[in-house]
Amino acid sequence: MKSGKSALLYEQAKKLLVGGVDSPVRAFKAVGGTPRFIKEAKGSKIKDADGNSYIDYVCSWGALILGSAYPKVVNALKRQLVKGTSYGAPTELETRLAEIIIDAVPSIERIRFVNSGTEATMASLRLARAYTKRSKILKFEGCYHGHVDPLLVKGGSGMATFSVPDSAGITNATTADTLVCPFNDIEHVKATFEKSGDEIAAVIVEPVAANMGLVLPSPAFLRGLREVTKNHGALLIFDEVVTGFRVSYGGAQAYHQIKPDITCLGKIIGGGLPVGAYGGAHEVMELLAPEGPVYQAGTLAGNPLAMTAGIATLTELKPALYDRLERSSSLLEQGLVRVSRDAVCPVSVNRVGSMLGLFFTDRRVVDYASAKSSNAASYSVFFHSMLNQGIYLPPSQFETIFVSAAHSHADITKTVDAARVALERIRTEATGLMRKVE
Ligand code: KE4
Repeated sequence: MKSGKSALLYEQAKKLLVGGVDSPVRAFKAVGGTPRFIKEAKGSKIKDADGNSYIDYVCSWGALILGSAYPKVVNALKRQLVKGTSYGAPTELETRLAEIIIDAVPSIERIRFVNSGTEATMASLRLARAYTKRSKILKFEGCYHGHVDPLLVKGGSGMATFSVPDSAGITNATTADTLVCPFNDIEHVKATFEKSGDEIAAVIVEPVAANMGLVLPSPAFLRGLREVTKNHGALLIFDEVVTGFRVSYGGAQAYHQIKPDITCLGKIIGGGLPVGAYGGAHEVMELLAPEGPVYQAGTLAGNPLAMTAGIATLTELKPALYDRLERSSSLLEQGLVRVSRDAVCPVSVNRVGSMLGLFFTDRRVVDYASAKSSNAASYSVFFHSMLNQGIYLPPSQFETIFVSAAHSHADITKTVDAARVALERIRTEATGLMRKVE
């Protein structure tokens, strides 16, 4: 596939935008090559500046559960646009979207809209600290909650619970109150609470981890988090920015029947427009300004366009849509497993609903350590072979593949056929490499 126009646009962009992008993962650094500059999208397809069309499995990082340019969302936005794009004042639209979300997510009694998932998780930490009057936050290795200073940390050496900054510009003071445990390791969490339990304000977790590739919680893990936080008077924050309305209409908390104290949302609830939200029980949320002492604000928070797109999107999410997503995603999973076996190229596939993780390893991937042990170089070869066959996967091993309601049976079949070619190529290359070594 030609990429000359994207290459030219990339060179131009790099002169003005740092790295040529507005979010690092888009620069293809993890897989190499030229990022494709997208010109338009419709349904399950995106089209780049060179006119190439791709089946899209990024779906704006999970936001587009209905696919791109969904007619009902577009028409609702067209109607709203002519009434103005932002008022900086309350609107009925925010109340209507709040009603839909609160009805779908029982743990949320009241909610606050913001403009991104990062804002939602950042504010939820502040709220949890104010509510518990404690300072420490416990997070999990491999989980990503947006670019929030205290959460941009990695586990200390030997996974001792203390953390160290994982980005330049973050002080040790900022991360001194952040504790890190391995995902799915409930015994490590319990031991940490035994040691520091009365200082821990909250545990924040992606209930289904989507930022180390896709890693599913063990049944005991989420239940254990609920129990240990309750026993020690800490809050449990579910970061459902990705999983909210994705894993099920009530999110991962409904799917796993666990009730967190604060839920962070984003992506799908804005139908592809900038949005975030956090919510919980009255007694927690009432601490927020203007009712309480916890300050948080935002010029475009609850803006009428994102609210309109969110309402139009969520009202489409009926049980039949999730059934369809389950069928097409299961077809994709089975197809990938089949062609990986036929190509004798070990691939481990994780899936929940319309979220899939694909790892080049013969091991089960259950945490960050096992995710990191997969062969990222093979993923890069796979990514580019699929891209050249018209399949747009996430440009990083540590992201999640999303299926939308717009993905057809033909899309899935084409994807599996392309994967067969890509895996054959990896095996051939690996065989060639081994011959060279022999
Ligand atoms: P935003 O600030 O990017 O809207 O949301 C941050 C965030 C919070 N919580 C979870 C679980 C998330 O996955 C994210 C952001 N997701 C990434 C993709 N894994 C967004 C893509 C990007 O950073 O460009």
